[in-house]
Amino acid sequence: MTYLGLGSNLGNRFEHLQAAVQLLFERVGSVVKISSIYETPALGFDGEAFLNCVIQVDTTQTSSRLLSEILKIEKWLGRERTATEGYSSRVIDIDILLYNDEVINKPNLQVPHPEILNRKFVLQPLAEIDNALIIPGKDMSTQELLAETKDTSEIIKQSKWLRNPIKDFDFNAINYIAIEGNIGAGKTSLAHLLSVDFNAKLILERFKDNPFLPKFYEDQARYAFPLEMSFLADRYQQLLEDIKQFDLFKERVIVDYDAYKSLIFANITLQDEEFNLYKKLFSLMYKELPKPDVYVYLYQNTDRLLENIKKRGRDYEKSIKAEYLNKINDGYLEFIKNQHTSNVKIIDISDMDFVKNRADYLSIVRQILA
Ligand code: PH2
Ligand code: MG
Ligand code: MG
Repeated sequence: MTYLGLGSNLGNRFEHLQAAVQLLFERVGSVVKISSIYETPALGFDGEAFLNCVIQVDTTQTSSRLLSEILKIEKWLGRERTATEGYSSRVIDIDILLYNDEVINKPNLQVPHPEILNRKFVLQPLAEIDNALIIPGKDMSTQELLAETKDTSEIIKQSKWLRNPIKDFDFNAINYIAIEGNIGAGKTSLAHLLSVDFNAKLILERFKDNPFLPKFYEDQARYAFPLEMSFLADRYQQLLEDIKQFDLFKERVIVDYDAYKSLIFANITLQDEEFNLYKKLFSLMYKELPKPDVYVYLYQNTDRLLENIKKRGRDYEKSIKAEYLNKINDGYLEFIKNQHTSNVKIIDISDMDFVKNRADYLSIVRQILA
């Protein structure tokens, strides 16, 4: 997890903090926690009092990408950096306090922030979010550091709170989301990201344990039937056991597959007689399973699928051909054609990178909720 310190001592300080939280949400990642705001005297220079707070964010960005996004956000909000030595008043300041457990020592970025121990306006809100949090390299918790800091300045907790931008999204009507897509489309990555924002339980397919999968890619005709059967059995068991233990009216689940996937793949990989037998069993089992409120199909073009498959480097997937992926895509589209359009969202991600670009990710969230 990443912790950022925010401060403003010029103009409408509260609005600047709120605008910074909004832009960090849009550009950097989910805002997991927001501390109270504190009014604090300018430390280390003569200036108006600050409003300070700390936020915890969940981001997939590297620390250097994060820093460059922060510098852009500060600039958009009117921060001017002068060449003069020392501190000066500013509309907004965003500091990386902690980046996971990392210790970073680069000329333009030191993490943990070197001044954390000397600043009550950082330690107090940080301890408020997590008083047991250990500062890497110091091996003391925020609470212990707060008790020991030499900073004696008086900081005053404000009654007004910042708003978490996620509140603009209404997740209430959706309790069960299935993320679908071709092999290598990014189902699992998206499901991971969504589970944070939707505050949902994540259920992932257990394909790694399937002993038939590597064999299948070597000899399709021989291993297709046992492969499809074992996938069917596994998915059925998982969806039945894992989802039924939730109260779907109260709790949210995100799954990185949908049960119907079994039939789509079997239709491609099995011979006619095998498929007919398979279909009978499938229909019996499918009836019993809860159906998702929203079925998301991530459409990715075949070239990028092959690229992604190559990148993740699973040995047994190396033999996958464009032709096979095209058949799978056709199978999905055929299934989708026969569904109620209201709960199916086909999302074209061929021009997106939702892991790297937060804006792409948020556009997917908005399409799911639309
Ligand atoms: N930031 C500084 C220097 N001094 N004092 C307060 N109270 N709050 C700040 O955020 C602050 C400061 C350098 O960034
Ligand atoms: Mg600072
Ligand atoms: Mg700074």
